[in-house]
Amino acid sequence: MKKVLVLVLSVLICATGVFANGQSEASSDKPIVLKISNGVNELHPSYLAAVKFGEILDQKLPGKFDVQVYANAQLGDDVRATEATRMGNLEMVCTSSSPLVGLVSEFMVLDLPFLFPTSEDADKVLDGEVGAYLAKKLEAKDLKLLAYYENGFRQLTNSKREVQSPEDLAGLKIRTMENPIHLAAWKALGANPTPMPFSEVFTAMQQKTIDGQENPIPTIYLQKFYEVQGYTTLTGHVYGPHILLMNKKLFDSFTAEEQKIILDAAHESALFQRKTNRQMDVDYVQELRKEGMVVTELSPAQKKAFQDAVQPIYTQFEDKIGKDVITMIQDALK
Ligand code: TK8
Repeated sequence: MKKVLVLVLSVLICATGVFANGQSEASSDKPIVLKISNGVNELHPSYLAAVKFGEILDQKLPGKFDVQVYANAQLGDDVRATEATRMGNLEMVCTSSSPLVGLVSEFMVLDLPFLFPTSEDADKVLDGEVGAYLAKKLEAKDLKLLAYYENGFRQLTNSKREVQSPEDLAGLKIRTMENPIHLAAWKALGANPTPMPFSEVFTAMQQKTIDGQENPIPTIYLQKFYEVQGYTTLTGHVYGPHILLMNKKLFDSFTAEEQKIILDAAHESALFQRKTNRQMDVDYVQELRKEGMVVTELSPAQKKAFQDAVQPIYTQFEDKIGKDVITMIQDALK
């Protein structure tokens, strides 16, 4: 009986640990620790922006928070770190939205191939009604979205051959994010897609259990994928955000004034993040070539072959995504 009681008590203490801690630390002068999980490495704009978020908070509320930014999925890959954030075992995560569609299916709208013509269009949508709608959906899952960072337009890399058409993809084993639309799109293109968490991708390419993957240029360069991949094709097939999330109960525990400061700091860090990411997206194409990669640009006609092949995805996933959010996004893009 006594043992059972001790067990129950310690489970209770663990379960409430983060917030009880936060509150008691707030009343004493100890800073509140905000750990932020990242899957990418310390050179990526999303990591740099998370650090900047901490610096801005420190200027506005000196000593209130201790922001600790982690890289390389040390605190777990996107799905696990997000789960930990929901549970309150971790304060914050910067994650792709694509692997979270099991949590909020409406986010799938962003996974539709060739949806955004430019990153400015993505800004318009994410900073507007659609972005707010998706953020609201996350709140029901105990997550507060603080900002939309940019992961960016995804490009294909592989170790086998130059890819200029969907036909060139035949038989290529391509890692995708854990997302049904990405899986369906690569199947429709004729590749052999394999979902896996980001942190396993480099080794899988090195060991040749996969032939390729797709990610934005900054990631391809900064994660040194060129060491194990000879070819990049600028497919730009889908645009993805990195979303900065905080446990909702933790966010709600702050005063209105503190919440505003947190949101402003996140916004400011997002402006820096997007700017840095866009610069790297341009600069690193050259750097990849310098590293010996063949970087292939597609003519409009070549690109159209990819677009045509994935067109059926739109109707195939319409019901799963929800017509409302699709209409909302199409209106925003008009
Ligand atoms: C990093 C991931 C990554 C994403 C992927 O945690 O998994 O390919 O592009 O940036 O979110």
